[in-house]
Amino acid sequence: MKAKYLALLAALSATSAVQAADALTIDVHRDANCGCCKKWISHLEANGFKVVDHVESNMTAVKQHLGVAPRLASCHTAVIDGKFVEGHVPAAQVLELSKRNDLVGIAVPGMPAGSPGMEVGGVQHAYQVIGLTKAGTDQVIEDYFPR
Ligand SMILES: [Cu+2]
Repeated sequence: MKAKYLALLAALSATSAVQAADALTIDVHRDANCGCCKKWISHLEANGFKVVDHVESNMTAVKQHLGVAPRLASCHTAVIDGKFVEGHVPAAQVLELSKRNDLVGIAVPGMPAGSPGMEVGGVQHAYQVIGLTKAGTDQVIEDYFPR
């Protein structure tokens, strides 16, 4: 009886491991000359994501196509599970996004120093991770280094 229960547990955890691996694949769209974009990709890879890198000639068009509101814009734009990830979003919030069905995407607007991929000699500016809801409103997902 106990052995059967353990076998069932093993089968269940094998299934969820496969699903987790699927969810961790992320498409990143970036300009060829963007150095901080490559650093952000390294941050994702270090946190277990499988990154598919796309070099684009027109990032503005990519952002428009994916529904990134201009107020949320940064450098690179990624896509996971059909939702956008704009700018230097930490891996923890990218993971959270993959579980949220009320959001169409998340963003770290601009390029704040101290965000992943924007390490500039230890400088850390306060920044927020903003979620864009299906209703089109902004929602603060996380506050980094608040004053
Ligand atoms: Cu950047």
